[in-house]
Amino acid sequence: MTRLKSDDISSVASRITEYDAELQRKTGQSLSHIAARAAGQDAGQFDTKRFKVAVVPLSCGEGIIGGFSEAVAGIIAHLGVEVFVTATPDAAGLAEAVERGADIIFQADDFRFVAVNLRTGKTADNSVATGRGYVAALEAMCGGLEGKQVLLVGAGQVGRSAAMAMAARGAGLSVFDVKQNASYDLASDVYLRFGCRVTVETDLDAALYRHRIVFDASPAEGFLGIRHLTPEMRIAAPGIPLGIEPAAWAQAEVRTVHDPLQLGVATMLYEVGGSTGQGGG
Ligand code: 2YC
Repeated sequence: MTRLKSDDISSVASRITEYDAELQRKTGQSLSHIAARAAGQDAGQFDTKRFKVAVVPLSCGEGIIGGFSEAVAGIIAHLGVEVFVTATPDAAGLAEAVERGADIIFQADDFRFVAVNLRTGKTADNSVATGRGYVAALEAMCGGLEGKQVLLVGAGQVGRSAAMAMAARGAGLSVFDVKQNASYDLASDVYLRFGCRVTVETDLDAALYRHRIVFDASPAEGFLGIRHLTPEMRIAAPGIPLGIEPAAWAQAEVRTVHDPLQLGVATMLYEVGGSTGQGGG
């Protein structure tokens, strides 16, 4: 799991309205609609006034990332939900959150970024939610994924969550991972759960020439170049750093959904806040 740096998220809160407008231009849908669908919720049924969210910084491991909690809070506030970042971190922050009446708590250590609903016991995991959120965005961008072939790059936690969500939508999957057995493990899990065969790719460059829809769930940098781009290409890229090489970004941006936190956090909120639907993890 790639650890975010302050620079990756410094403008998330201040640019969230522009980000949402860009997302609507690319996908035709708003962040709240995409996240609600990813979480199996109906955006219209979700009563944002019902919740108070606390984001609790955690100082363990490599410590607090400057601006991380504020970025998470900015996304949640944009979705119309009351939210605060606790003044204290760790155990004191948890107590503060509860004392100030939080219903839902968001917190991340170096291994997991989770949301928990103190009232219902529902939990959400950022990797699982990010995979689902990006699949919902890709589906909106492509006008549906049923019967379409998608190249998944990266069979880690996010890629695995995305693979299940895409298979559930009837997409045809190809998967590439630098660890080939990770690709085969994912292929067999998808087959066991959905009965559909996943093509394991062993040559990423060749696979990129043969696919119009790419889901980049890898920490690999700059493997997708101008030589691979075609006008009808659509890319979902939760991976940090970006898999698209800088020279290709100007051309790729209009058909790529990529953000460091927004879709994953929004999906987590709908997963733990929702009445039905599956939680993360
Ligand atoms: O500021 C804090 O509270 C830190 N403990 C946060 C550490 C987050 C570490 N995880 C990441 O940087 C990202 C997450 C967005 C999910 C996966 N990697």
